[in-house]
Amino acid sequence: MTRPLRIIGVPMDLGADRRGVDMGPSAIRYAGLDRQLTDLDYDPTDVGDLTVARPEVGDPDAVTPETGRAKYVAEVRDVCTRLADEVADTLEEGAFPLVLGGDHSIAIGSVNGSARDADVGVVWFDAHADFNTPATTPSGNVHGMPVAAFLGEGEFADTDWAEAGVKEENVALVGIRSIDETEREALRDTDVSVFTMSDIDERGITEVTEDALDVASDGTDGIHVSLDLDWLDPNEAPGVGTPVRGGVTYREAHAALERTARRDVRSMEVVEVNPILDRSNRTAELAVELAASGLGKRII
Ligand code: 4U7
Ligand code: MN
Ligand code: MN
Ligand code: MN
Repeated sequence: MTRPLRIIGVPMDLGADRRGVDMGPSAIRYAGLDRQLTDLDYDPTDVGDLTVARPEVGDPDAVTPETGRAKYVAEVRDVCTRLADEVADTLEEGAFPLVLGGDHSIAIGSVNGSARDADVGVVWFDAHADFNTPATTPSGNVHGMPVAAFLGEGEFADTDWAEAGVKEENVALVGIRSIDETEREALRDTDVSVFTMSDIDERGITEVTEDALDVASDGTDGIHVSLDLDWLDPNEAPGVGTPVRGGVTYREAHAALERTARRDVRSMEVVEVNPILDRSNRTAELAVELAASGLGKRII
């Protein structure tokens, strides 16, 4: 039986400093996404890319009344609003939304869309916690803020950045190894579960992933999976804008996504692939492979 799936590209680079991440959706398609999904008994429809303003016409010093200053915040917000609608419509029509980034700011749209008409938990595979706010960010880049945004932290409180009401206790961050001082303090005051690389070293990827999946499943209708390719070690995934040494291996990444596929996955995104920084499209190919594992690919 084939299940309808919608591929939604978001060529966003306004949330990150490194140009080139806007080419992520093309690189991931080129790496054979469509073919992989068809082999998995999905019936993929590629709806193309959302329109994203070019940095040259956007406002890097933008301020919104509710959130304050962050780079291109108005343009990012506009894209995320449209993406949330697209993801919510996809689910309403019975299809699975697979979102291709683009930088990680787009998760604000995918999470709010996925959680619009349901209680949703989030598993966040990333080197970073992405829990900055306009007040704490050292860079001004929105791709370092999406978790804080959809949870309504700080300036994001009571805004439509957090309209879907995802609960802190249903959010699990996995593989974290780079966190800013202010981000750490804010995160400690929440009920978000943080599984670091040390946890993976000590307990193994399977046990840690199972714990994270439990957190996101507990009392919810399904899980949104957010995969930032910088989660992997840069030796495996060189094509990312903010690499951090000491990430998960190729096999650990597959093992985690294979475990994920056994759960009630409702929506997924793969983000931060930057083909300009990549070697022979290696990171995009990895994104395709891991998406396939997360959607239930088996060896036999
Ligand atoms: B990504 C950073 F300061 N924390 O906020 C920031 F270190 O989506 C990095 O995980 C954010 O790739 C990385 O700019 C965002 C920085
Ligand atoms: Mn990220
Ligand atoms: Mn909801
Ligand atoms: Mn990251």
